[in-house]
Amino acid sequence: MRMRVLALFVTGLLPFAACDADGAEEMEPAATMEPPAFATLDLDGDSYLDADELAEWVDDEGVFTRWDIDADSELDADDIDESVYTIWDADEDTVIVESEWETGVDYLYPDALDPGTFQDWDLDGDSELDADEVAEGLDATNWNEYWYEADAVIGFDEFMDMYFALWDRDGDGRIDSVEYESGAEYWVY
Ligand SMILES: [Ca+2]
Ligand SMILES: [Ca+2]
Ligand SMILES: [Ca+2]
Ligand SMILES: [Ca+2]
Repeated sequence: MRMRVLALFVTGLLPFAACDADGAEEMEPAATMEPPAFATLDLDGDSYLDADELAEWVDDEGVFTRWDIDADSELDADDIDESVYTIWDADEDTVIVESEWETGVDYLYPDALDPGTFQDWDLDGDSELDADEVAEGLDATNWNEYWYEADAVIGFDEFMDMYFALWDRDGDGRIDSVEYESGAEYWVY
């Protein structure tokens, strides 16, 4: 992906990606993000990220905006399903195969939720998941209901509740450096 973006960039087809973050309103978010060093985000230097420290980065770097695909400043189930799908499709070939599904389940599903099996999700049995199958699977396993009220749109604070919890793998209310490295590898795209 990075090479492709670079190629587009060089040929001038992706002019907005080069703009400063404070640039024009119609600016697209950068095509890929680089996760910052843990120490950069750990503002109080206690070797953990709390919710405020993660939220500051999410706000500064436009993470919420990236998830808000229709750009109405709120996330609805479609925005979240599509963002999750993009992240889940690790090799960006627009389908999710079983190995990608298994890795994603590990990040996405808390112990309290049963993701079922890949075969449950693969409704047409072609051994790949498309966006519709993922949306159906998230719904059928109550993933959306677990993280937010799926009928409603959610704002920044509610998004942060979900996003922080997804990084805080052991649920102790803080992100240690191991959780951060793991989350940065998975969630920053
Ligand atoms: Ca801290
Ligand atoms: Ca894939
Ligand atoms: Ca399928
Ligand atoms: Ca933790």
